Amino acid sequence: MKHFTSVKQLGNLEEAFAKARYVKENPFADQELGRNKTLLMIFFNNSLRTRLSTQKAAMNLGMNVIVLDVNQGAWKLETERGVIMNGDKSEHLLEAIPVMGSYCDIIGVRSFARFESREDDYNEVILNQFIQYSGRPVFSMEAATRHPLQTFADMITIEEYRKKERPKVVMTWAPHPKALPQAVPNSFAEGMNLTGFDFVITHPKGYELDPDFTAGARIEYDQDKALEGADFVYAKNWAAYSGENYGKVLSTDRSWTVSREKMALTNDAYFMHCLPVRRNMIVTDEVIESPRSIVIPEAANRVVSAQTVLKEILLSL
Ligand code: AN0
Ligand code: CP
Repeated sequence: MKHFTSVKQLGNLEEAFAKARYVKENPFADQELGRNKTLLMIFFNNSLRTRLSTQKAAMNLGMNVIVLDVNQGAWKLETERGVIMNGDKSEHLLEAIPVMGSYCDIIGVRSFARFESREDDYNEVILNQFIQYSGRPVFSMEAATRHPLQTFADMITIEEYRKKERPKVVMTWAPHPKALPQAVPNSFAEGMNLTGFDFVITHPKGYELDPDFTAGARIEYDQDKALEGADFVYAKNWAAYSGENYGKVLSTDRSWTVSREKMALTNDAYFMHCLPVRRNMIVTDEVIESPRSIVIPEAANRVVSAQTVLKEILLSL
């Protein structure tokens, strides 16, 4: 594996799950693999899980790790080419990227959608510049359109908890006060579409995602109907994708909050969320604290997904 930006690059899913199981059962078996190899993690946005789980994964593989929070202590970076840099930005990404590449063997990048231009976000202009100019394998730690390490962890978690060949998995939009990217739902839809599961997406009208990611999934606008018989409920907020409304919050309707009443419509479903989650907006205290909530093992599997991917990249160096 050279770069990792989408779960589609996992290849054969059975093999990917087998590799993940091996990593989970033998976390320190490959300590020599990463010896004298350096991982550089670049964050343009905040993180708790991705930062800690990816660093832990790299340490399990014997790697050295450097973390840079671009907005805390680094020079302010210009990202547009051709601008006269007489403002507050001291350095251009086009110098910063190859410099960063020269200090490491693998680069992880977190760079969310900026909601300034749908075209720029959906062309992954920041992530692709790292791929083009760093000279190193690059993996996404949530870019503008996808969060593949999260999705891989979600898929591993569903593999561990499913009791049927073909569970019903429902991804439901839920309210949130601020505009959030579509990366997690896009990526989750992409992942579910690789499986044979009964995958349903439910959201209010106006919250349609890019069909490049959802094609193949059933869309149901009635949340109650969608939840009927669900084995897994995957909650997530996202801002609008469509046209003029790109990046806008169109609704904060708390009748979409995942509550005990909503979960009662399901087949005693497990509740999932990538975290961080706003309680009593996305999900009630009661549901997230219930025995059917698997958000903590889901987050714990972020080490497994990151270590499985990092190991593949190390093997290809
Ligand atoms: C981010 C998002 O929704 O994409 C990160 C989730 C992993 N969430 C927030 O910014 C709250
Ligand atoms: N789920 C996830 O990626 O969390 P962080 O934003 O805290 O890294």
